[in-house]
Amino acid sequence: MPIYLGFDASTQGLTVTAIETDPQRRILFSRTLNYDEALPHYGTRHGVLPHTDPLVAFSPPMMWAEALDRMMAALAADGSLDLSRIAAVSGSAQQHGSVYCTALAAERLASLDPARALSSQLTDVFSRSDSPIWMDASTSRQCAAITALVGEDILQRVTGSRAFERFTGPQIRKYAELDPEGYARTSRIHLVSSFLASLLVAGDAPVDPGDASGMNLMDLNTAAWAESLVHATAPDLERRLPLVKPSSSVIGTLSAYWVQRYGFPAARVVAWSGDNPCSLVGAGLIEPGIRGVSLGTSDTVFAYEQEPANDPSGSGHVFASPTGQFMALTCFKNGSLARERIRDEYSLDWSGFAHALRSTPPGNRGRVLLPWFEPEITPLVTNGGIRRYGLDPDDGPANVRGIVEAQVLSMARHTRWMGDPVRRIHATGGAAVNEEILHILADVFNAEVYRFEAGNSAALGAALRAFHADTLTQGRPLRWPEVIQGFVVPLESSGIPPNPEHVQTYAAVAPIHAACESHALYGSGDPFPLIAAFARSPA
Ligand code: ADP
Ligand code: XUL
Repeated sequence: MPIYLGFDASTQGLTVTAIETDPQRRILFSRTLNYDEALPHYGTRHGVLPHTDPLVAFSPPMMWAEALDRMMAALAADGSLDLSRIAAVSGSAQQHGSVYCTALAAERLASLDPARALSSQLTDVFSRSDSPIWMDASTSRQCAAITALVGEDILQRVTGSRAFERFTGPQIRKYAELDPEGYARTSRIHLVSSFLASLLVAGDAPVDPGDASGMNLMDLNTAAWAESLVHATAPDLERRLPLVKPSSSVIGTLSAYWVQRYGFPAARVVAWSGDNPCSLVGAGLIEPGIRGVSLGTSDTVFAYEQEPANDPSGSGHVFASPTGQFMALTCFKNGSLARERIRDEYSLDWSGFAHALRSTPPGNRGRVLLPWFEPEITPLVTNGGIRRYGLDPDDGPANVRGIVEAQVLSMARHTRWMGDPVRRIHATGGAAVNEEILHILADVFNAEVYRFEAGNSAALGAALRAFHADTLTQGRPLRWPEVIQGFVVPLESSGIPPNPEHVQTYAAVAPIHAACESHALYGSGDPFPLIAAFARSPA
């Protein structure tokens, strides 16, 4: 009766989900540690270090290590889990973020003392004490330089993405340029996923192709480092990069530190991956026709792809999928935190926010609120700041509707490249508990929306990946539909069908939203006549 653990190291916290597969398939345990609350001594806000430059977003890697240690302690202390049954462990982490380690890291990890806290033993393993994360947008210059050397088409064709500010390659280039000494002292550059996996095995973990696709460094077709990209990024980089190994690789076992300090068994550790590739599995996207929408710190829209098909606009990505195929993904930075900003601006709680959505008409009388509190990834917005079109700033409910509608209309428009008519949406992430938001998703996408018991699809996906790899190692591999069966089951009550009347309303509002976006970004035609015409049209 094995137990599988899946971690998710997200922007704001660390979650662990434990599942059992026999005699019954069920989630046994799930717990989240919020970085700001549980580890206030790092001084983060929403998991990120405050910085005067709005384009910069760093987090302390030591905080992630301490969170992992605390979570393992909590699992051991809880008493409801029989630790001896844990057969395999895997994990998911926010993508793109990088951790810079000195040559001492290997030595320190190999000799961890189970009598002392992990963080106290890692003080000299980082060549830089902060990690740039996915919210960082400060590398436009480096993106341009890499693109000039390699060519935009080749970059997109080879790596699945053109150069993006938050991607690891441009971040590494910036570090090598600004702190050549620190770069010289760096012997390994990990992703957040491979860093945490390294702590579990007390060694040097590989990255998997799913997370490595978020670096602008890996050839998507061979799942190996692309030489031309590695050379274009930073000097002598290849030896600093981890190995790329298949997502289902067993990369070691829980090290003596975890065994002796907390009583864990020497369970198999399976390669960690990025949160989006893990969510693909945890949200059941192992076939075409379904869209995953993750309403977390970032909002992401993703889909399973048999073959890689690039976004002609250049704003989306193709990543490797842990199931061996591909995933299409578009990321929107102003997700939950932007909704929170509006919620707080009008002194609401989430139930007041939902009430505001219920009490306002779909389409919002054509009024639009572009949600770019922070510089945005999709569409590319370098100077943050929200834009209101036709909205009175004092009208709280209309502003609440304005932001959610603009976010969802943007998701729909910027992900049309993913192809296939959308039959259904699998919604995950913290904001998926908000049914009013899901209604807007259903109506804008004209698709049925489902939710799942496990709120955190990334942690569940990681646990399922551990299960899959474990059966593979034992020579009785399961197919993916068999792996997810019984775990990825939509909540009976959660099917939200689109309302045909509202679908029509949003079809009429979509061009207004597009016109506002073009006006805000490129100064194109004034959208007010469109808003006025919509407001005059019969309801
Ligand atoms: P992460 O991407 O960091 O894993 P989560 O998926 O856990 O984040 O989502 C966290 C976010 O969920 C919070 O920032 C919060 O804004 C949002 N959230 C929580 N409850 C609600 C709710 N009832 N309505 C809308 N958003 C919510
Ligand atoms: C995806 C992206 C985010 C992070 C954080 O490209 O940047 O979704 O993975 O969750």
